[in-house]
Amino acid sequence: LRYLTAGETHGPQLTAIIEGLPSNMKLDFDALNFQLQRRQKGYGRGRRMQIEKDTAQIVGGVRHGYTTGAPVAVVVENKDWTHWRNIMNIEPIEGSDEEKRRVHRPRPGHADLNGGLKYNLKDLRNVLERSSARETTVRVAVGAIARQFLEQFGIKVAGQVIRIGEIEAPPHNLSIDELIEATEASSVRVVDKETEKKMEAYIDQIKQEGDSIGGIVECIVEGVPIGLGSHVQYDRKLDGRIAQGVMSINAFKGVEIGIGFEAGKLRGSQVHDEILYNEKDGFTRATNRLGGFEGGMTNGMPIVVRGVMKPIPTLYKPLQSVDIDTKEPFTAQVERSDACAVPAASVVMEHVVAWEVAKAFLEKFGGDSMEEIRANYENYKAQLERY
Ligand code: EPS
Repeated sequence: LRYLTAGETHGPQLTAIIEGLPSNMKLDFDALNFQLQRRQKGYGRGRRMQIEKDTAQIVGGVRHGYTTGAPVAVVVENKDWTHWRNIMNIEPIEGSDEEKRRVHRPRPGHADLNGGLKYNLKDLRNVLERSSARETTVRVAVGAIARQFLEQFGIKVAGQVIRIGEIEAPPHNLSIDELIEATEASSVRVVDKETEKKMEAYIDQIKQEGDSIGGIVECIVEGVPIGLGSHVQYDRKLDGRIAQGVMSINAFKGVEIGIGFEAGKLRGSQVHDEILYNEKDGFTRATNRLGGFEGGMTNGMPIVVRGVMKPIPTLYKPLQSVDIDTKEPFTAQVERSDACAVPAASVVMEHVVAWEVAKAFLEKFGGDSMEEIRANYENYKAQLERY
C-alpha cells in the first residue's frame, strides 16, 4: 500500500494516487468528506478556510461505490485557485506580471530559503506552494480511505488536543467513542469545556499580538490486533513508521509513543506494562505506558501517539530575514495566516496514523480482495486463540 500526492496550495487541485487497496471495499463518500470538513475546522484558523469547501472527488479505482483493486485516484479542488490563475498558470502567459510578484524574501521557519537554494529557484513561490500545509488536505482524504478500511475490522481512530501553548488539557478517562463525541463538539478538540474557553481566549490574545502558537496532539487507535509491524527488521517496526509519518506533517517537531520522553525519567519497574491472562481476552496488560508497542509490534493495547507542532512561521509580527536578491536584511510582512492550526493538525495526525496502521494490516493479512483479507484475519485470530 502506497500513495503519492501532487499539487500546490494555490494551484487548481490536489491529487493523490493510492496503490494497493484491495477490491470489494465499500467506500462511504459522505464519511470521506466529513473527515475533510473536520480538518478545515478549529479555533484560530485563518481566512483561507472560509474560501475552501474541501470535497474529495474519486476519479479512478472505484465503481458503483466499491474499490476494484485498481489504483484509487483522489482529487480535491482549491477554490482559492480562481484568485491565483495568472500567478499559478501552468503555461507561460503573454505580458505576465509574474516577475513583479516574485517571492524573494524568505520567511524564517518555512521551507522557502532551503528549497530555493537546493532547487536553484529564484522565485520562492515555487517552494512555498508545495511546502504549504494545504497538502495535508489530500493526506486526510487518503487517510480517510485507510480509516474506512480499518473500521471494517473494528479498528477505531480518535484524536485530541493535549496542549496549546501554555494551556494544557487535564487528563480524563473517557472511552474512545465518548472521546470522539466530546472532541467533535469542541472548537479546539479538547474534552474539558473550561480548557476550551481558556484556549480560545489564549489564541485570541496570540492573534492580537500578531503571533502564532503551536501545541501537542494525541492520536489513539483501538481494536488493533496483536502483531502488526515486526521486530525483525528496522523498517518493519510499526512504531518507527508511525513516527516518520507524524514527523512528516507540516510543522511537527517531535513524536512520542505512550509515555514517550517521560520514560527517560522513570525506573524500569515504573515503565513496563505487566502481562495478565484470562480465558475471555487472552493475554492483556495491566497498564498501557508503552502506547501499544513492544519490539516495534502492536501488543493489542490501544496505540497512543503524541506529536508536537511548532507555531506556524507565517507571522504578522515580522521576524528578521535576508532578501535573496539584494542580500540586504528586511523584516517580513505578511497578509494571511493561521494563528493556531493545532486542532486541524490533530485531525491530520489521525489520518497519517490510520494510513500506517492500514498499511501494516495489509502487509500482515494481505490479499487482493476484502474477502481474502478477512479470511486471513479470521484465521490469525483463531491461531491466537489456540496459542
Ligand atoms: C499555509 C498558509 C495558509 C493556510 C494553509 C497553510 O494558506 P494561504 O497562504 O493560502 O493563506 O490557510 O492551509 C491551508 C490552505 C489548508 O487547507 O490547511 C501554509 O503556509 O502552510
